[in-house]
Amino acid sequence: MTDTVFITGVTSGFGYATALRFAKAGWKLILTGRRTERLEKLKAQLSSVPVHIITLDVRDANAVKQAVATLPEEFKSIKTLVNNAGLALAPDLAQKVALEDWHTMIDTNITGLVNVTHALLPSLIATGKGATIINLGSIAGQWPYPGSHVYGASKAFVKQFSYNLRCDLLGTGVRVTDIAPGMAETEFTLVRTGGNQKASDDLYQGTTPLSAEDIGEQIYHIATLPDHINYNRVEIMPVRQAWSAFAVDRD
Ligand code: NDP
Ligand code: 8X3
Repeated sequence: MTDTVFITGVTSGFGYATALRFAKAGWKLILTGRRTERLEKLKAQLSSVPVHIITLDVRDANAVKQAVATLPEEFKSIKTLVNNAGLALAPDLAQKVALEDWHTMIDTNITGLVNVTHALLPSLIATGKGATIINLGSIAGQWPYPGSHVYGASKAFVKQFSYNLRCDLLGTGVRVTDIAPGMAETEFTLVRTGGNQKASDDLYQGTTPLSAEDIGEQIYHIATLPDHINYNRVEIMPVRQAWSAFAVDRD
């Protein structure tokens, strides 16, 4: 039987690259995101494997429930869930950002991820051995930096939720991984800066960030590990990124 993967946020970046990677291996794909046109284009591009697309805002718990309840028969049994949909907004200092942006990040990165996980847990548990939940955390969930505020905190939630799920799912065979990438060139910075293409280009210019394909490859690797192995957390940085010194306020 062909395995099925459910991926959120496939309309660009990691989600898109992950969809391509699983398609290359012949998996059945359930692909979701808010931008329908991009979903349709991707489905047309992946004509060699069965693809079910769903226009879905992960923040909407009822829509998520409905989408899962109405999956076509051949897509109902899920082996892997990739909770990828997410975003950062307002890269300014906490005291300067709009409360609405904080709410959007919490609603997407925390509530959205929880909505999808809750809806798919029964199917993943029914699959049992070898089933995998892969959650997109971030280095920002582990390491603080200015302007990370709610974004980093939302990814710390992803990390702890992943660990806690592991505890509860012990005995079911379902694995859980928090994959925590560092700097990667996608539409992430364009979104974070409110559509500032120059800011995005400047960030990645003159260095070698991770690519979406790098992360898609790692996600596929995690999903296809031998059934008895669980990677709890995988933190990945480009070689050309590292930490910096502590900041000190001086007179
Ligand atoms: P992109 O902006 O390229 O892709 C984000 C994807 O998330 C899009 O497909 C978007 O689709 C989807 N998305 C956003 N909001 C929602 C929503 N409310 N409902 C459904 N889908 C949504 O960014 P990345 O690929 O870089 O980011 C993917 C994940 O990786 C995120 O969780 C991000 O936090 C994380 N990450 C990114 C890093 C980076 O440096 N790029 C590093 C570490 C982690 P649409 O707009 O069509 O809904
Ligand atoms: C995205 C990576 O370093 O911009 O999660 O926080 S970083």
